[in-house]
Parts: sequence; C-alpha cells; structure tokens
Amino acid sequence: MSKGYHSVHVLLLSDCFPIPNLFTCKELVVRVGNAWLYEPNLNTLRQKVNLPVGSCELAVPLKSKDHYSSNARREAYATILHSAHVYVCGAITAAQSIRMSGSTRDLVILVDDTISEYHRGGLEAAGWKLHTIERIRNPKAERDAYNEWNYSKFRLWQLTDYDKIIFIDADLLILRNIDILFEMPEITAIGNNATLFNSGVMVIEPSNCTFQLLMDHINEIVSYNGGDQGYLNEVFTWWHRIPKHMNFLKHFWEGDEEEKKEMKIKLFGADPPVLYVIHYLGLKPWLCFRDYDCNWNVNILQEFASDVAHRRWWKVHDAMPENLHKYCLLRSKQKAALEWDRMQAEKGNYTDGHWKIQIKDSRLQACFEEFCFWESMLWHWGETNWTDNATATLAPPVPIISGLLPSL
Ligand SMILES: [Mn+2]
Repeated sequence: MSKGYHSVHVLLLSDCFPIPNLFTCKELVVRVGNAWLYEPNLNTLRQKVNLPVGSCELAVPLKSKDHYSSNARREAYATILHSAHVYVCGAITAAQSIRMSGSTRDLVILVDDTISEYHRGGLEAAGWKLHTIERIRNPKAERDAYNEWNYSKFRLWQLTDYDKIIFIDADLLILRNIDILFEMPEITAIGNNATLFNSGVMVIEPSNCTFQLLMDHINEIVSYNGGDQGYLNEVFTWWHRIPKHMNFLKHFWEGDEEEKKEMKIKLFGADPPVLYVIHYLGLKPWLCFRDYDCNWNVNILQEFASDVAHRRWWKVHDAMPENLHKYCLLRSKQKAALEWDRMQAEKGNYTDGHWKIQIKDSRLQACFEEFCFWESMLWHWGETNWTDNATATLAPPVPIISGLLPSL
C-alpha cells in the first residue's frame, strides 16, 4: 500500500455493502449499482489491516503509535439504559469504577424518557453526562420482550462530538484503566464465541452515516441472538480482538475444570486487580442482598454465581459518596423475589447452602416505597393467576430512606 502521500482510490464490486469500518461511508465517493468507489485515509486503513488477526499477538500495544493522533476531549466512555431503571444503580457504580481506575475522560449515558428525573439526578451526580434519546424498536422482537428496545444502542454512533467511544454495559466494573483502548479502531472487542465479538465492551467511532447504515438495514438483517450484539456482528464482520481480561465474563462454563474455576475465582478477588473489567452476567449484584451472590439460589443461574466477584462489586459501591447509595435500594417486589428464590433453594436443599445464610444487608429493612409489606406479596407468589395489582396501583417511589415506615 502507498505510504499515504498520494491519494488512492479503491473500487469494490459487491452486491453487499463493503465492511463499513474498513471502508467508511464518509470516504465513499460514488456508488453505482454494485460498484463502490472509495477514497480511503491510507494511514487509518493501514493501521487497521496491520492489526493482528491471529491468536499470537493479542496484547494491546505498550506505547501509543505516533501516527495515530488522539484528542482526549473527543473521547468518552458511554453506556445506555434502554427503558431499564433497574440498571441505574449499575451505571452509577460503573462510573465510580471508571473514576477509581484513574480515567478522566467524559462519561456519557444515553437515556430515554422512561428514566425518571429522580434517577437522572443520581446518574448526573455520579458523573454521567445525560443524552436523552428516542428509543429504537427492534422490529423482530416480541412486545415487552427484554430485547424490544436494545437497537437504541445504534444511537451511540450519533455521538459525533466524539471521535472515539468506549462503550461499556452498565453491568460491569472497570478495575484497571482501559484508556489505551481509545487508540484502537472501531470495532475493538473481546471474542464471544468463534468469530463473534461480545458487545459488552467495544470501541466505536461515531459517524452519522454509519448510524444511517445501521438503521437502513434494520428490517432485513437477522440477528443470531435477537439482540444488538447479533446485529452488530452481521454488520462489522471485521473487528479487532483484545484479551478476555478487558471484558471478563462472570461465568463458570459447565465444562470448566476445577482448576479453571479456581483460577477464575482468584482473578475475581486479586488485589491489586489483574482483570481490567468484570462483566456481571446473571442476576446483578445490586439486585441481590450484599450478603451473597443470589445467583446461587436459582438452579439455572448457578453458573453465574461467585461470592468473590459479588464482594468486589460491593466494595466499589461502598467507596461511592454516601448520597449515591440510595439509588441502589431494593424495591419491595425485588425483596419478595429474592426471598422466593431462597425458599425454592431451601426446598431443593441446594448443596451450596447459601439459602441458610441470615441476611444482614440493611437494605432489607430500608423501604422507599409506600408499600413496604413485601412478605404479603409471597402469599400468592408463583401461582399462575398471580398478578401484582396490589403494588401496580401504588404511587411511584418516593425517595425517602426509612426502615421505620409502618408495614401496611
Ligand atoms: Mn451485560
């Protein structure tokens, strides 16, 4: 390839659109039918194709490359809450973890109008800059399904005040500074399985025309898992693989040998940290009592259970300013759900024995809703015709912490 002193044109003949992060829509000169003519920036294209694709050179570079200019003010960490206020506490704690890692980059959070003023206040106090977005419906999702709105993630590409974004899920902790990823191109991520990347941590480059491209194909591209991860993997078939430590999944595979399990537990607990990022799969730490990882009490979720990783999350939580802790309180319904799972584990006499542990978490007693008598919710829990009308008609939560409110 030319040294980059002369401009070069690249002509591609293809019925599909060319890989959009190698040949960007900004660099498209003209398209006629299946002929695409680009005038690429040779320096950035060279940097990308020089990145290792094999398994021998996965490490991140020790030193920044001099030809790759970066401007910290145009770089940010970003996350998104798609209609999920239960992730507010996670996002607040994730922000804390980024600051504890020593990063000073902007923190940007995308929220839609289902996130209340109260919760917005907490996110801002934690350091997130709020961007209100119009959510994007996944046309292939069922109504009210978990993945109904997750195509809203495409709006990250509209954050054109920034050249580079490290996207992070709201359910992870940054234990060591990962700013070095700002030197990596779109898409940089860890491998999920085979040739696919995990979208929990990924580097992207905002661009309105890339956003448009993602939107243009929303009805035709089929996502293998029904989520944004599957969709993005269809579009960005070229991506740069980084070590698993930069998005380490809290997950013990069924096939993991005992040694491997022990190694993972050691990694979760290492202090000073060895892992850069822990990604909390399964039930989230803030939706459990702090006493133990509540994934233990659900048979199919036990593969996600780790008390060591759980404790680590709470340590970061506890290091946050006191005024942020109230965003991590448990709703009555969640307390009932946790107790229900615990009772099932007791009935099943689960051998890990976590269900025997007495809960000392003060959040058990703290109530910020009008309805605090969560035990009554258990009377009919699990019955097929059970509805939670008793709580649904109550007023929205009032942000008052009190363990003294009388039970109804
Ligand atoms: Mn996640």
